[in-house]
Amino acid sequence: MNIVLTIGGSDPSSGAGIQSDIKTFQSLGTYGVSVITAITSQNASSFMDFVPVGRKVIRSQFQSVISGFSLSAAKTGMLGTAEIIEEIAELLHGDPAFPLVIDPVIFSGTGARLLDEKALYPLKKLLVPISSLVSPNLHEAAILSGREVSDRRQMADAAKAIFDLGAKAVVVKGGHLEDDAVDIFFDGRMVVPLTGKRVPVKNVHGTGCVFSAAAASFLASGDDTLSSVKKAKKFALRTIIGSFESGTGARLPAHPIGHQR
Ligand code: PXL
Repeated sequence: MNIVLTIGGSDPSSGAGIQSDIKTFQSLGTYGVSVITAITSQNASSFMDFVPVGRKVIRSQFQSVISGFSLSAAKTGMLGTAEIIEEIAELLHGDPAFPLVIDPVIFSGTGARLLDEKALYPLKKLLVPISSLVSPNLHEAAILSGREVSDRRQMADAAKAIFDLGAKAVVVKGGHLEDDAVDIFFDGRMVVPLTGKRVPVKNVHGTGCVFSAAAASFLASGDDTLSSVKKAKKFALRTIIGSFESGTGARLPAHPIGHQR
């Protein structure tokens, strides 16, 4: 079985982050292992808090994983700080043929900042250049490329600018576009628009994680980058359609965070 590593934050609601990635790998027939970079407290409607994991524990998680498994691909999600990115880049350095998907998570869907401002430079300088695929949404593409991204042409320009940072391929996801949900793929040779249906559901928390984890899973199974992206898009769409609204959690009495009993 192909083994895929996810490097990112824990989401206790399992909608995004590590928990969601492991479910995606499992659904697609790959075996997921993980390095947790941060512990978040959140659900689909609100983000409360997060604490980054120290460099030493990131390294020991990685070493535990690579001494026990032979990895076929990896993806990164929430990385949090410049220090974590520097550590991850050091750990992942090496084989340029190793499939690495970077989901450049900067904000949560609920608006919380998940990547320090100071971490943008090392993300662009150290991680993007060793990636096989970078998968920003419109907002992340604008931040990474330093330009406005709100239509198809601007998406293609941003994809090219991110490619020029050293990525082997880029897909700018158009889920937040006003009209149809087209994604723009660029691999240095061709700009490929990938059209998709817009689905009217409320719970899209974690869709980006599902997409990038699925792409990593298909790359691990030997698909080329464009077909991995196409299949990942289909899989993420199916997941959105099949998702449930997690609701308000009425079964247990709610205790305010920090409340001493
Ligand atoms: O969907 C991006 C994402 C990734 N990882 C974690 C998150 C989020 C968004 O909320 O919380 C841990």
